[in-house]
Amino acid sequence: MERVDIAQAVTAAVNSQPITDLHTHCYTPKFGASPTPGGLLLWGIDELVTYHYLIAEVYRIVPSSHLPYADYWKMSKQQQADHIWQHLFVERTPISEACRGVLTTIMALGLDPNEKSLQAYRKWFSAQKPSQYIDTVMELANVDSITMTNPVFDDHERSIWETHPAVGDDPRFEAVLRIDPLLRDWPSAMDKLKKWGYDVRPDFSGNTVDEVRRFLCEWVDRMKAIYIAMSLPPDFRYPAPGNKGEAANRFIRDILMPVCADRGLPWAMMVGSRLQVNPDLRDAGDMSGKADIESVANLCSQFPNNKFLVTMLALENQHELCVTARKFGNLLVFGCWWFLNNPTLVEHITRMRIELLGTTFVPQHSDARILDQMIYKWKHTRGILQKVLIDKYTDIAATGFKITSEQICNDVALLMRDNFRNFIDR
Ligand code: RAT
Ligand code: ZN
Repeated sequence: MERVDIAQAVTAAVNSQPITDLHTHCYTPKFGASPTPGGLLLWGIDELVTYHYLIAEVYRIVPSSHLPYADYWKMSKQQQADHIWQHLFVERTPISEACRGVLTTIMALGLDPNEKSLQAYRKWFSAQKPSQYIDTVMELANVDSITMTNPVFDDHERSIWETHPAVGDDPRFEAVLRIDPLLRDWPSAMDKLKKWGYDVRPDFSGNTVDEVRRFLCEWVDRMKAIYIAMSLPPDFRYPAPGNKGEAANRFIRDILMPVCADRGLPWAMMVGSRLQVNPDLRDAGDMSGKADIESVANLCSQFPNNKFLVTMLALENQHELCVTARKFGNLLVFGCWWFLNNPTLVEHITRMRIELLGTTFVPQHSDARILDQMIYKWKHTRGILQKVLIDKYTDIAATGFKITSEQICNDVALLMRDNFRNFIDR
């Protein structure tokens, strides 16, 4: 049997394995692209530099007493980007993970990350065309499929789907039906459904159950969604207590679970986001909080015919989430979400997941809001995955176990693509 150079085999396997990116906020070009107003596909230097993670960071340096939030939001996109570039990249060292990500992206595109102004980058990006640029990014990131997030309660996006039914059709992209308001704000979700012609009532009377099911099925079909997703607050509970919790319980039990089971679709639960702690920061104003793991266990055991894709935002939840996945085959843990997508935490969480779950999880999703971010998010993730896997294979090789490069390639394929694809039956 060949004697494998573990470091070499892991590095080659991780670099050459195409990734199926299971959660992003990127769109097909048919949704319109920045800088066209209303375009949902965000890309290019001004979008990269004004990523909401960086808006939060620039407000640590130039506080709202110097630049009131309202004044920031009144600036043009280019002025906002200039402000952030000046304060985070020129006057300070761009050492945070979100800053480093911009540098990695610029470097991977063959540009010099030492520019003092954004002009040279703007010139380079203005020569790119969104659709070809998607190919460039996918090639550089070695991503074979981009999963969108498609919030049906967003009026702008919904109207695009309604007026351009083929808007999601692009072999590079898959759609996901995102329905947060159905658990975060049931009464106003019901108001909207009523306006859209569904015979629903907030107290579940009459045809509500059938009609909300019809709404979900119609949108799953329209989008050809590969799963249904929700971001949930830290205080999400199943079952939810008291009379107040009854609507949530009924929605999950009588509507969502049957629809998902019937269609063979997982429910992606992203738990632990506390929204708009500082609303002046808009997308940058959300925070994280500890979630309840028992609720996930309850769902997995009470709905054995359903599949659950789960990520949690709080570091404190990661160990118990792994332990729960050991109990339930219908639970696939994924990603190091949002504030966890930092090298130290990704490394720590990935090591723990391998130790508890072997290769039966999905280490990461990019969560790219701006297309180009896929380049850095995956470059950084690949580096960490290599480090962790080299250690783990070295540990088992120390027992005399003979690992082959074929086994390494298979494991890497499971982690970076096939666990997710198998879970959604694709
Ligand atoms: O990571 C982010 O960009 C967040 O603002 C959210 O979009 C989060 O990932 C979500 O999907 O709710
Ligand atoms: Zn997201």
